[in-house]
Amino acid sequence: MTAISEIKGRRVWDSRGHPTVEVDVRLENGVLGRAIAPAGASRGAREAIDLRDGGTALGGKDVQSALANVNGPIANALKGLNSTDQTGVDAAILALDLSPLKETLGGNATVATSLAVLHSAGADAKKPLWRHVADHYGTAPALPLPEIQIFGGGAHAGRRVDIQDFMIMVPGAASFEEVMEVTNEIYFAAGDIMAQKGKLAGVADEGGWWPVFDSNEEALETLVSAIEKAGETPGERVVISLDIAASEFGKSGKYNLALENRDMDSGDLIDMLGGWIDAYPIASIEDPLGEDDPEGMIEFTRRFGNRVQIIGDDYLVTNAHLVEEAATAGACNAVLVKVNQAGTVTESIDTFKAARARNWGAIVSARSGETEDASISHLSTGLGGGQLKVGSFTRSERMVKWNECLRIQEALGSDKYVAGLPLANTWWGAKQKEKQ
Ligand code: 2PG
Ligand code: MG
Repeated sequence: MTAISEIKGRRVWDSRGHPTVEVDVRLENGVLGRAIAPAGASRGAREAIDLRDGGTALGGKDVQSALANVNGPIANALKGLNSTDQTGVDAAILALDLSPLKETLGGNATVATSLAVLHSAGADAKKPLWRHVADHYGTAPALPLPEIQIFGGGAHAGRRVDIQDFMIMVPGAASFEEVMEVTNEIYFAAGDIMAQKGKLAGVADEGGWWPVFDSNEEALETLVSAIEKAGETPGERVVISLDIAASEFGKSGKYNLALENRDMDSGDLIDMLGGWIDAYPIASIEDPLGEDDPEGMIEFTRRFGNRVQIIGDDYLVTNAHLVEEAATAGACNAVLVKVNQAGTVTESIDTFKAARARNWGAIVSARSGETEDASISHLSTGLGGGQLKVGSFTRSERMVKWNECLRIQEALGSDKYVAGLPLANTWWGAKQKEKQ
């Protein structure tokens, strides 16, 4: 119950070398909380605005105005508030910015501040952040099931393939550590196969391989080969997860796959993805249709919602009302939770809770532009029952999140791991039930 005495924003740099906002929250007793704002590349139209200065310096991406908002109005409004009252703190931030997308203060200013306050309250209670989150929100902590990128695409790899994230999940692993081991084997098997075939161009934005494929399906075939080369049977311990990020190549129900020079409408895209679900061990699909294509999303969910997890990212932008609306309409059955899409911790937790109340999956997620901040490992574990997406299995801004989970596991006990539970309502879950 200690009051906030000082808030200081500073400019630091993210994994793409762009400026971003770091915030220190100091309490009256000297305790410190610190957090850094991440940044997306494939952004939803309805997510909180990342306030950038524009102009020519630093590619127009400087954050001096966001920092001025932290050090001015936000600091003034939060000084003296109780650091454990996250809801009150976030309400005070929101009261300063009545614009729908936080364009006045900047989502980068608000998210770093809100998360830093959460850190300060955890530190003040002398608890690791995951424990503070669980105690504060009344949740049962458990290590999340990871979603890990093997190839990048879309906005993260110069649009070399249209689909954005080709990922694996290891729901059949008995522990978080086993997931890390299996992922290592598959990641390097994929790299070897691509190098041999002359299909490897380097590493994409989130550390996954940058592919030179001739079709989107070639990526799926290569992923299956990599899983096999690693000694796994696809669909047993390991499944495939895709982030289609369809808003990046479609508008108003019309889509264009540039790699294959193919124009499609919603129905064609749904049929194509359905064909992939039939042919490959895909258990999870994110943003299969565009954010402005609710009819397509509802139809996709009607056809495949009882076979695969269908995640709304750009489609739901970590917004509890949009989750409610989508659930009522029958679109999606899971939500991606990105704290900077909402702009505050409270709004993100509200979204998480709205999803769980509908028995939806909830995947806490990093952005393509990341830093050494590992808050999301704690959030996802503290909230329990969830999944975690942080990009690939290389580069420190990604590994810091997986490694933090391993440290948390020591305190939590390895039995507190959700394993395949989040995929219980997919074909993979049904297969496990049959085996029993
Ligand atoms: C996504 C994220 C992470 P970005 O679309 O899910 O892969 O990308 O941060 O660029 O929005
Ligand atoms: Mg996405």
